Amino acid sequence: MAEIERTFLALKPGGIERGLLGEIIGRFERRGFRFIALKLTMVSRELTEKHYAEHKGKDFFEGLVSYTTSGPVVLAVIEGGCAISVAREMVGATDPKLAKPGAIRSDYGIDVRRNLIHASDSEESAKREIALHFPDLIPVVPNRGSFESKISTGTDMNITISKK
Ligand code: RTP
Ligand code: MG
Repeated sequence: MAEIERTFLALKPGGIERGLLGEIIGRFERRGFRFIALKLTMVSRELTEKHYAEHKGKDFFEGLVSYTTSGPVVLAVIEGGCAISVAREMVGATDPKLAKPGAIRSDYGIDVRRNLIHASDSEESAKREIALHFPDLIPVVPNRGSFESKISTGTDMNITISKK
């Protein structure tokens, strides 16, 4: 069975502005990932510079920070089998012109500076980015089991049925 991982996603301002939020989030749900955390927010310049620290000094850095802080973004943590590599594959190549058809960046865009969505590129990045944007998130509980196993056993589901 694939190793259960968590990864961090950010829908960039262009995707929200174009009304692609449900469309893009739905792809991850339909693929079988579970949303562990989700928020619509504006990110500060300071937080964005921390998030993209590896690119500080590059010629596109200033534009990247301005764009990311130009409007609301949706930040999320998803969980599921091989989440980190599978999410990167679903997102596609950095430049939408080079992304394969079927990848999110290919299907909805053409501009490298407006490539719709971010996904963590490694286990280390996922840990760092989740902690940066969702510092209160409870860490993974070892041997808790996957969402699928909860469905099949019917145990531990967080469903409340209220009586009138
Ligand atoms: P991201 O971090 O946003 O998920 O993108 P990525 O890993 O695929 O690519 P990365 O190298 O980390 O670049 C971060 C973002 O910077 C913008 N970029 N512009 N040549 C350019 O103008 C250029 N190169 C990169 C992209 O928007 C990219 O998502
Ligand atoms: Mg990156």
